[in-house]
Amino acid sequence: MTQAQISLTRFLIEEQRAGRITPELRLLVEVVARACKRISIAVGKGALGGVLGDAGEAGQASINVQGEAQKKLDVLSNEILLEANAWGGHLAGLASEEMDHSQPIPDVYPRGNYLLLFDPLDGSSNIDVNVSVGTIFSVLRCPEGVTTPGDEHFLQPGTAQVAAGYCVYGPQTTLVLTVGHGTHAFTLDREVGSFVLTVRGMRIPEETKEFAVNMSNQRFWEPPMQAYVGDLLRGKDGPRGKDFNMRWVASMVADVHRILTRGGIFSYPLDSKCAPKGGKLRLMYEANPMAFLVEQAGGAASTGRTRMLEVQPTGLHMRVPVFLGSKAEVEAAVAYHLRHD
Ligand code: AHM
Ligand code: MG
Repeated sequence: MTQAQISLTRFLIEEQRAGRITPELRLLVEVVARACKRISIAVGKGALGGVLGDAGEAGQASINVQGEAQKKLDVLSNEILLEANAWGGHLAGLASEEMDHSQPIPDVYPRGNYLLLFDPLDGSSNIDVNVSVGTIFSVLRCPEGVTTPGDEHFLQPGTAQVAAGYCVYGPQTTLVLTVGHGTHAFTLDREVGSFVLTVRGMRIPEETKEFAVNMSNQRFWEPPMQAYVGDLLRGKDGPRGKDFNMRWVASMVADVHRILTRGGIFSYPLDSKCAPKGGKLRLMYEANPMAFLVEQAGGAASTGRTRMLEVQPTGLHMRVPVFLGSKAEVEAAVAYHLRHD
């Protein structure tokens, strides 16, 4: 007899039986996964579904809270996640990279104990060119006694996350999840319509010879980043003693998925363009969930100076510099920063 496949549903029920998640958290993850399936279908239809291009009407771009022009699929993915999560009774509130403020669950539905944050469609610049994009999410507990959460109740450090994950819409649709006991990958069986466990306990190799960064920003970087990448580029004859390869998809989900699979370091450092905002990537929707997943797979995540998960958020849309991936390489990058300060 062939071994039965383990569906996401079965995996979550077993986690619940082992006392690692509550029934509400199980339901929450199931609902997010279902929403991701719908987003995956919309992404897969592309031009046939009329979902490509910019949102907005009559040549007027729709601009989100980040000051960025929204794509139709950004808006659609956000609506799918909001609608799917509103009525289940497991959440007290939601926050999205695409919305100015968090939203408490409407009064007409029961409120639960969790807060959900998401980047509905990460890698927006890749939507129209048929390159992998994804959804990133993070789950926090709603503080005790709070029934109608406001933005301030979401401002918890990454160490407080009870679950995090992403779904990458690429050649395969893969959901990668942690509930604080390892990082696991589930591939969508498109015929059956269910996520199937394909890697239990992902492990990021500790050492790497591959880095991911947008090199076109090099001249804007801080001196420690210049020095770090400068030494990577000197290869075998330089102080790092090995030849490095480079990859940059420009969809964080795809770059992080590669790193979780075969190692590497991902960085979006501080540069003089994004410095006034504190960085390019968002702490609550991008850096923290990815940091949780990466740490649970044996890797490390840092701002270059501080462990990512210990950063105290000061705003829902706070931005940070990001270094994450193979542990020894992240430590090397951090050492350049600390040496310089
Ligand atoms: P988005 O959430 O608006 O898509 O922006 C985040 C993306 C990341 O997925 C990716 O790593 C980065 O922005 C790419 O930035 P750049 O275009 O500067 O290389
Ligand atoms: Mg994003």
